[in-house]
Amino acid sequence: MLETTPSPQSEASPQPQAAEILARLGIEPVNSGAHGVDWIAQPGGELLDSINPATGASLAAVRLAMEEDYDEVTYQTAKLFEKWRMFPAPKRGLIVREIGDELRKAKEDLGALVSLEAGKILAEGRGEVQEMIDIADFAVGLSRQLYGLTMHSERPAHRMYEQWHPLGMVGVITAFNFPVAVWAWNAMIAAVCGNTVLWKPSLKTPLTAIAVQHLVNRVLDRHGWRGVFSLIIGTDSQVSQRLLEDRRIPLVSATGSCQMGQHVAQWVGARFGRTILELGGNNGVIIMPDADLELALRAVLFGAVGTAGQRCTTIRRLFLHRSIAETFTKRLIEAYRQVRIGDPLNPSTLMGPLIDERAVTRMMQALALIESGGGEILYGGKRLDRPGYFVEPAIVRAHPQMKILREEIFAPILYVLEFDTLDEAIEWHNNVPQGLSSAIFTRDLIAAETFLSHRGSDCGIANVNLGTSGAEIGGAFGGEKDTGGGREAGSDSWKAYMRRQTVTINWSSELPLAQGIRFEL
Ligand code: UN1
Repeated sequence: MLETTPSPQSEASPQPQAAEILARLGIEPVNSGAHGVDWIAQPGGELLDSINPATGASLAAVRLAMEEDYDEVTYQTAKLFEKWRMFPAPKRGLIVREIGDELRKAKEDLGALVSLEAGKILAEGRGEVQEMIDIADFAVGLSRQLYGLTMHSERPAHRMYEQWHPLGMVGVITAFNFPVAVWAWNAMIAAVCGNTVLWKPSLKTPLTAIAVQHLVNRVLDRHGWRGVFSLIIGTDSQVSQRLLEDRRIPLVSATGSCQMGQHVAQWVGARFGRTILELGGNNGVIIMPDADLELALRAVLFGAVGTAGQRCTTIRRLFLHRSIAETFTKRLIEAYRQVRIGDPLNPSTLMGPLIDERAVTRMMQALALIESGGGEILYGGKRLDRPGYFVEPAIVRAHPQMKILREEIFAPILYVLEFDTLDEAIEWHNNVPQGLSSAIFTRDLIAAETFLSHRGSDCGIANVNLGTSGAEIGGAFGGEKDTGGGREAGSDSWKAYMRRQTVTINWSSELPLAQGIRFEL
């Protein structure tokens, strides 16, 4: 049961409420948090409030799924795999194409729902839906390109090749900050590869997940494929842990903190399941003395303040060459002063709230630790005196020995450090446990290539003259070290959703053995 309740803030703020948006999307606001072939009529769990982070008020209550509901949903989704894998990949692609079309139609409203529930600004909410559309388009093309290699055999009249088979039911665990796009990265690719998909969204963003499931169902219903994508909203103990231990789920793709990823890796690894982990980032940007500082300024502003510092790709550490450090920091502070913080649904807002009270507390605790550890807050860092979870973004002067630099604080805190040589900057840059995204600003070819070389950035993503966030779906997305090593979205990431089979066919009447071995009576 999904009960939408009007927010107490509704009179004071003109925000469209969740019910209105759901109505515009053609979604009946009565439902549960579990969907397999059908919505579970009476899930056994408690009611969960979806909170609007801009007001702290409830947008709706969602009935959580329990163990029995998990069993029902997964039974159907696991079973449907047997049929779905037999449906030719290009035809699976056509279903995904229609999902992309539904998302195109829903972009404005679904984007607004993302803003309302996750607190990111409207432009980013819509951008997130665009990211879903983009990956759907990519997956449609991919559905005709699931290529394997052929090899020349060392044995006469033998043919060798490899082919790719689907895995089964794939589990996708997503985080609040990209409540729908990261599901799409995984789900669209997994589906064209022939897998069915079980989605466990963040408990902070259940409404957007329910809305997406409804849109997807429209397409599945037209073609008799209900249940290929299913949804389960429940607690860690009732749902997530079961998913991790479920041997019918050969692959779990999870986005979240490093700590969460460690838990996922251990449980799924213990049963020899596979994981795709997209965990914490601690992304750094190096600004060289010859850089286009205007460009760098705009990029740093978006990268550090965008999504209120709650992207895994957010810029957290800024390494400034000593010769430009003072000017750049001053300019940055001026730019920070002009950031309009407020209602994420107001098109002129640049920064919305943090996700919840806990996030605000953590930011404040981190800032206290920074100050006691010798860091200097140059700008911001205060909580705003208004309902919801609003803070000012902070700029901190840091020194490379500060321990907290090694942690990902999921809030808009930007550390500024001064360096003298590129080698020094790269060393500091790499001296953190995480390895997601990185960037350098320079017009010097040697500096750029050094940063991109094997002795440069140790991250999964390395950019020149653009920020660390806002990656396109066409590349493989993910990071090294404690970021978990997974790759999602474009390039050949699809291979992680399939199993490779090496095939050798002997079309002769001889039986030559490889490596020249003779084994005869
Ligand atoms: C995330 O924060 O988990 O590159 C994903 C970006 C987005 C995806 C971020 N395309 O910032």
